[in-house]
Amino acid sequence: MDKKFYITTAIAYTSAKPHIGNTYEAILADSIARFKKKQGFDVFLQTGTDEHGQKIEEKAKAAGKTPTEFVDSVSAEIKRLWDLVGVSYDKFIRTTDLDHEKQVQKIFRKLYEQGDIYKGSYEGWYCTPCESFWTESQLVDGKCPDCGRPVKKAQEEAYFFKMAKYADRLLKYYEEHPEFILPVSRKNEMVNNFLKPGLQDLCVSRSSFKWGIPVDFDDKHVVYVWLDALTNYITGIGYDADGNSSDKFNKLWPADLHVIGKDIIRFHTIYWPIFLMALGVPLPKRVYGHGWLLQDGGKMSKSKGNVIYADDLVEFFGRDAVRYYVLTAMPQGADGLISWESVIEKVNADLANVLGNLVNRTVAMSNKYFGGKVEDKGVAEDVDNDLKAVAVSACAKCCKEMEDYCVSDALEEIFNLFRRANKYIDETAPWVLAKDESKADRLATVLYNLTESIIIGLSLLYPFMPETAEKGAANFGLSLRDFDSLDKFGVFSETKVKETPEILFQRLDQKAVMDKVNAMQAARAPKETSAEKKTEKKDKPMIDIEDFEKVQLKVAKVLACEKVEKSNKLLKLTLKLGDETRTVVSGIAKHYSPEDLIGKKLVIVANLKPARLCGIESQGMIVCAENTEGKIAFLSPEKDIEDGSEIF
Ligand code: ME8
Repeated sequence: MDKKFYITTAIAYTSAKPHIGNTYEAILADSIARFKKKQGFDVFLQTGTDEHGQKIEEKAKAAGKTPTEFVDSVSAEIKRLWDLVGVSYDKFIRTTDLDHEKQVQKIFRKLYEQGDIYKGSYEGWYCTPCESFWTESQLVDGKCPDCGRPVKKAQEEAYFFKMAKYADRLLKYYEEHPEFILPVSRKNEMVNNFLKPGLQDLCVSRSSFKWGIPVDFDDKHVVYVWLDALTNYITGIGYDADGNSSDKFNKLWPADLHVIGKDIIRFHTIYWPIFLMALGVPLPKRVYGHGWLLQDGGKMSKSKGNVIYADDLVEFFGRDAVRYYVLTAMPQGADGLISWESVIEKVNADLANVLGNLVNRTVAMSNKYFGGKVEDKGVAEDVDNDLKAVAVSACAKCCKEMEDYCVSDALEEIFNLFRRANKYIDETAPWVLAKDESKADRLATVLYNLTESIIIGLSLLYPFMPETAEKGAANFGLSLRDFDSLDKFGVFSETKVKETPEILFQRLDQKAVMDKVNAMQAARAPKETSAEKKTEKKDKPMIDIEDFEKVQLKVAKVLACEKVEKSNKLLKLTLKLGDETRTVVSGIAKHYSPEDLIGKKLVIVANLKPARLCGIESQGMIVCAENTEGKIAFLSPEKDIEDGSEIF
């Protein structure tokens, strides 16, 4: 059996710090790599950064840096993030590495000399001030998408790769290797949308910018991005276009799995195999196009200061909670959502309530009833059978799910075991057994069964949440087990649990965490945006006193206040205005909790037409002040005055 497993991620663009979506991919690939290692494979994981191209050249200029300084800093940041989330890569390649650059030049020359690459001209829409070429579809209203100025048709000399020449061979490869593209639905898309209609030749060099690998026999040109980027998978492990590839390359290639996002499946399942065919190199075995992790409640945007980054999440929740969240957020190939609130909910529901609680309770009971000692006294009962069956079958179920990299389903199997173990505590009620001395041996067996089930679960959890698995096992004074022993129950003979176990996950207070998150985001929103917002507000046109008099402001007292279900922004307030009582819905839940408001007097716009918010009729609006950082304060009368009083 071929026991090596070469797995890669896409190489991330060094145009900006990657958000949690990009980081997800590295966590996913790492979990697969660790799982394969546990299954006995000799695994090699490669990841890295994609550092050339016009966009990066421009970003560097805007940052007042040379392209090299710019990519050095972003690549280091990406590496730091990958390390922070625990990506156990064996190689971190950069496309600015000299050995990569040298090989790309050799590859380009070889493909040119054998006639796969030819010189032609690239026709597109050119923006003179931006010195940029655009395709028809990139234009916005027929104008430059960057500066909005008119563009003109222009030609640029460029090298092209003859893609169509290899299309039939690629189709045949698809047919002979039905597992090549995952999810399988993507294969039809590639065949029907791209291969069948006929492949266009691909532009593989550019002469309108400089930040790229020079074509060594025509230095007006730099190699254009995909030929440079995709070849990282072979250059990183020692491929040599002159036939002197390293032993490592000969051992590891072909790659067993390329893990990439759905947007670049075409490049990996059409261009990449065709480049390899042209080079006479075998094709990778599998390409897995995962879905996208999207921000719940709106697009991530730097100007809103709401982009979710892995390092912030790790700071708030810890590395493994972040890994767990993203790995369970998206079933195979599908998109998933992330928000700060949903991470808090998942940490509480699964990690604190199910796993943390199980480990804590079990360790605490062993300490309380047996001074920490755990051993099987052999008093089995029927109720044990189902727990044992779930425990010993968990590994096979996980491995089955992982055949097609259904990571979230594999994690579901593991958590089913933890849930089953929690249920076993309820079924066996150890605290009742503890009251009857004659049941001491039965109680010991119950705690042994729990401990053994937990160790099986934690051993399976290791690839996905390595620190948690190790910490959890250490609480029981045990080591994690190899996968090949997980189908047996009753493997350890006895152990002593920690007197004060490490808490794996604690329940989080949603409001307290969100207050901190909001403060962090407000502080990060760029100052210009706040200033712009301020100017916008200042620029309202002058009004007459009659206009102002149309607005009826009144003092109101808050009688009751509660959060609006299903909304994290809205509060429902019951207000007293003299003899009148009103309901007002206000979007201030992120700034005030109901207790902050009850009993207070505030100002409302009393003659605003009613509006329905989340199904509740709001009969007015609370008047608030907002500063440039987005901090909110409601207005209150300076001294006590009756509710219902008019403001003029
Ligand atoms: O595409 N959720 O780099 P990149 C999940 N340099 N995955 C996401 C995502 C999201 N919200 N956004 C991006 C590139 N990705 C090229 C790759 S490979 C030879 C060259 C994924 O930094 C994206 O699909 O834009 C890709 O697989 C990876 O992150 C890097 O994206």
